[in-house]
Amino acid sequence: MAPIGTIIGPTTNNTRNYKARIVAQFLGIDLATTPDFVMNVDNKKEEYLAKYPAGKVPVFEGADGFHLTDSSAIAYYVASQAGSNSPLLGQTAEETAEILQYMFFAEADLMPAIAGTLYSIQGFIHYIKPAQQYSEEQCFRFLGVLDAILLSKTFLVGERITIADIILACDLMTVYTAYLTSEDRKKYRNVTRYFKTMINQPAFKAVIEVTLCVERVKPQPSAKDAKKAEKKAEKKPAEQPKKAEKKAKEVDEDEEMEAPAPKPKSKLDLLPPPKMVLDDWKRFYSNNATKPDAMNWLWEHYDDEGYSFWKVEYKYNDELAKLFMTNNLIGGHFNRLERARKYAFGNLLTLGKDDDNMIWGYFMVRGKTIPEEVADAADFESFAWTAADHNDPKTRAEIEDCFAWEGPSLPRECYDGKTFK
Ligand SMILES: N[C@@H](CCC(=O)N[C@@H](CS)C(=O)NCC(=O)O)C(=O)O
Repeated sequence: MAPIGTIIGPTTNNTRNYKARIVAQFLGIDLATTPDFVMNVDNKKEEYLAKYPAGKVPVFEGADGFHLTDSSAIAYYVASQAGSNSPLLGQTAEETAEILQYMFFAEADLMPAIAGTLYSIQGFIHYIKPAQQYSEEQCFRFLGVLDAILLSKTFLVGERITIADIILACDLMTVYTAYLTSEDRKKYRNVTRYFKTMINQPAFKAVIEVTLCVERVKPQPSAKDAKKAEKKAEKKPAEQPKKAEKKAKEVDEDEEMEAPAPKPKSKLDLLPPPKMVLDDWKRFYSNNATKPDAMNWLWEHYDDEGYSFWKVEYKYNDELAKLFMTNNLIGGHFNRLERARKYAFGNLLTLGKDDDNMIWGYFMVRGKTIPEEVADAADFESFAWTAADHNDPKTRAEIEDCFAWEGPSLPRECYDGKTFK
């Protein structure tokens, strides 16, 4: 069957994108995606803005030309394609109203609180301590409200999964993967049980494998703050120590400035521009057969000065159990590598069988050393990174097989994997 349309936007690291795709999986509806979408490039193009003036993602374009914005509206529309008795929608006016109640709660109450808790410490927006604290309080309050509701319920509306559950679980994903440690999760046992039930549904797993937070995301300066700090440093390179001390004291007294000291922008941005643009490679890789087409393209365009290859192996393979858990672990690691996305590409594969498997792969990164955007990841130490010479025929064959997820040079049978792009 032809797809009903396309959900347009980044297909990874975007919980809003997952909603409609999970709905489609639940209902066996064919919904196309845009895996090579480049955030903040493709959604700022004239032709995109002509159809979707807010320039946000995700959006939907139906096979019949119907345009829609807002992830929850898109998910609702996809759910409605199963007909008026769609199992994910309400069957009575009351059920429909309850579904809407939870959808609005998720979007209008919970999401802003989660965003306010996380975005500033993830470096997406400026950090203002009282604002972050207020959002965290709100977030915990709403989690408490949900916990009470879910004490006696498996799902939000009636006795079955509805679209409200899919939307809420997607909206909870950020806080469960980046903020709520196992200690925190114990305070919201019912929400945690509910969240785990949802993310373990096959329709969820077909779209996203979720790894629960191990360590709270560390504060990152926003791009704006980093730029400001850099400009300041450029202007006043030789500030007198006394003056600097006084400044530091003033800053201490100012709650708003209690954010971590902004770091300068990536050192990698100061390197001479590479001959090969990483996004061009990512796009080519996404749109072509890996072997031979994409690999031929890579070897033709690869810029040895601007990039380096690294073999990446998990240090604790003997602790790995089920294959799907190993693959989840890779997904979690990739989430923690978010800062490196602009500078790195790689594949990590889950090789072997249940209770006897390993993580193995290759990364290509900007520069000739491991970028700090990679080394700063909370779980970086769990992986061994070894410099790889792509001119060595054995290594080259391994890189090709790794990027293709198949081939004779893989150390063991490939069960699954993930691409960092
Ligand atoms: N309520 C909207 C929010 C969409 C939204 O804010 N998307 C973000 C990415 S997750 C975005 O497009 N940001 C870019 C921008 O605002 O320019 C939805 O659920 O689709």
